[in-house]
Amino acid sequence: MIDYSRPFILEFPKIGQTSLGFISIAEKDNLPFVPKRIYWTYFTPEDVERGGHSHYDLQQILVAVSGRIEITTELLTGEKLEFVLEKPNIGLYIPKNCWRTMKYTHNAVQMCIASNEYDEKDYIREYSVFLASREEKL
Ligand code: T46
Repeated sequence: MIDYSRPFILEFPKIGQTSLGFISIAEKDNLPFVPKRIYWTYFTPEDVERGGHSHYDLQQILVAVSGRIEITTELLTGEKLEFVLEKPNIGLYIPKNCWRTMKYTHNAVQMCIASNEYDEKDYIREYSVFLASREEKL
């Protein structure tokens, strides 16, 4: 049984062969949520760290469709994990209430499959506020 309160790696089907190329597919029946939004970030300078926030409700799946992404996650339990995404058929599920930071190679394109529409009020952008939300959530 999958624990949707923790980040985990997902493997998407990889169809094809080296001589022709590949296709990977995210089907709603194989996803932890029905996607409401897909967006992508790219050309992030290598010395920039993105993220530095958590979400009250949003769940996400990140995929490095090209390049390499280093991701750190921290749960309200204090558990910290590190992940590297560098294969286009591999994704990282990020649950709600999870602080994250991301670093990118310059050629990295991060696709994000999101469970909800954009809502700035869903963000916690202050680490101290994230830590303080432990009291009410745990
Ligand atoms: C996340 C990580 C993994 C919009 O106006 N609409 C949107 O749908 C999004 C996603 C962002 N924005 C604006 C809000 C900010 O002014 O674009 C700016 C950058 O967004 P954010 O701070 O979310 O960027 P990242 O790269 O730190 O985070 C992104 C996701 O947005 C975020 O949800 O968890 O990737």
